[in-house]
Amino acid sequence: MSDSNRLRIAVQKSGRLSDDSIALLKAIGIKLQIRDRLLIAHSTNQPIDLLLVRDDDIPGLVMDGVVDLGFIGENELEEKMLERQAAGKQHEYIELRRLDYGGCRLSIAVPNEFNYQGVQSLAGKKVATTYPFLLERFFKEQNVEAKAVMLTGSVEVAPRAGVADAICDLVSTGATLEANGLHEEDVIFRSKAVFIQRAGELTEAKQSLINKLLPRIDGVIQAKE
Ligand code: PRT
Ligand code: ZN
Repeated sequence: MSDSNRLRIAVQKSGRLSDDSIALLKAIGIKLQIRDRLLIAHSTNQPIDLLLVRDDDIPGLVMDGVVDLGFIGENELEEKMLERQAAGKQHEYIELRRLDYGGCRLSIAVPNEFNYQGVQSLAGKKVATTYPFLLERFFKEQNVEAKAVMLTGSVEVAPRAGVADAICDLVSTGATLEANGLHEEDVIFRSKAVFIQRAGELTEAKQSLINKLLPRIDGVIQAKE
């Protein structure tokens, strides 16, 4: 069993948020020994352990209180929050800081031949996405009767494969859309990485360590501006 006095931080094991999150922790003075393939990494100079997991698991680990802190993209966080809320599960968390990396947007994109005249053009259509809760919330807000089709990967090929009429996916440069004969129409959510804490009280020692780390994070962010 791990030592419950140590602060537990969930970080994406390998992906777009991993390097920046680890670099930030190192920049605020946390020494880490990260060995490949291990789920857990211990700090050698602070009572801190990292849990290295898929980003999809991070919101739930924080909301269930399995870890104290986490680094996660707002898109994933908000989607999981809505999903858990709908399932009647604990879905609370505290956002400590919005960070300066992981920027992207969740957008509706359509095949180039699609005559898109605004979201109403999606009425009666199928839209493939990995973010059905965010997409359905958008449809509801916009009063559009469209169907979100859940795909966990290869969303951008769904229209060509005849699985959907349009997609709702993350975009950063737009190169993936272009390569697949699609173009961006409506941005439904703008995202960055955030640093979050679990809801509920932590021990005084843990909370005072967090309170010590936050100004250092602010310092690192400011130094980059
Ligand atoms: O294995 P694991 O589940 O941990 O990783 P993952 O594959 O689910 O996630 P990963 O590492 O790809 O992304 C993690 C987070 O990075 C996302 O949840 C976002 O918050 C953020 N992020 C920032 C992005 C992008 N930019 C991004 N461009 N996530 C994904 N993309 C993908 C997008 O889905 C599309 O396939 O990149 C492609 C589009 O990029 P452009 O540049 O061609 O527009
Ligand atoms: Zn993921």
